[in-house]
Amino acid sequence: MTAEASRHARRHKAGTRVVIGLGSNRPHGRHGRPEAVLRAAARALADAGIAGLRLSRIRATDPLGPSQRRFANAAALGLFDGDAVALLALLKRIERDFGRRGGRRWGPRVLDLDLLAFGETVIAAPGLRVPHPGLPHRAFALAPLSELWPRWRHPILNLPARALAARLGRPRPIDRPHPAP
Ligand code: A4P
Ligand code: MG
Repeated sequence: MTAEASRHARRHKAGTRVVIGLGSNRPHGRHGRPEAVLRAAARALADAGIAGLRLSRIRATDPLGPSQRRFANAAALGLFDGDAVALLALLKRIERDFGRRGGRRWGPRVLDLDLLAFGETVIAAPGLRVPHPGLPHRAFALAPLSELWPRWRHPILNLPARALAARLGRPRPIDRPHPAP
């Protein structure tokens, strides 16, 4: 490769824009509090080859489901050079490195990494659904995604992240309007 071509390759790294949701509601022996776990996990994602990684703000959120402890949640945006199945395997490896055990579904966890978006594609494979099925209903995932990539368009609902996030903030009625008394 000429010097010019290799400069070009460095500037225009190959890969798909991906968004990963990060959650933690248990401290880690070495990294400490959940927000420090998320920062360390972001470094691990960058070290594993996700290029140009950006971490959103970290938010403290009320637990959805049976867990008692509050979560720290964030999202990370970057470029991944590979397919979604390979990315999921990498996320599972990093969760294991942070000491996550198989354990109870929705139990307290040191680190949960969910693949929220793989570009704007739909993936339905055994053990992998993208966009993450919980995304449209979960402010703790949508808010950081929308902060990093507001124009990302949900490929099934055909709405941008910003609109999905705004929709969540406004509870919609589930009954018909009541007639005037
Ligand atoms: N899987 C399929 N699609 C995906 C995807 N797009 N990303 C499969 C990641 N995994 C995906 O996930 C179970 C299996 O889902 C995986 O083996 C993978 O093949 P898991 O992470 O091992 O188990 P889990 O996290 O206990 O279950 P699940 O259904 O992923 O739960 P969620 O959706 O991760 O929710 N409340 C707050 N405030 N903040 C949170 O972060 N998280 C949860 C867990 C509950 N309540 C929360 C939070
Ligand atoms: Mg999960």
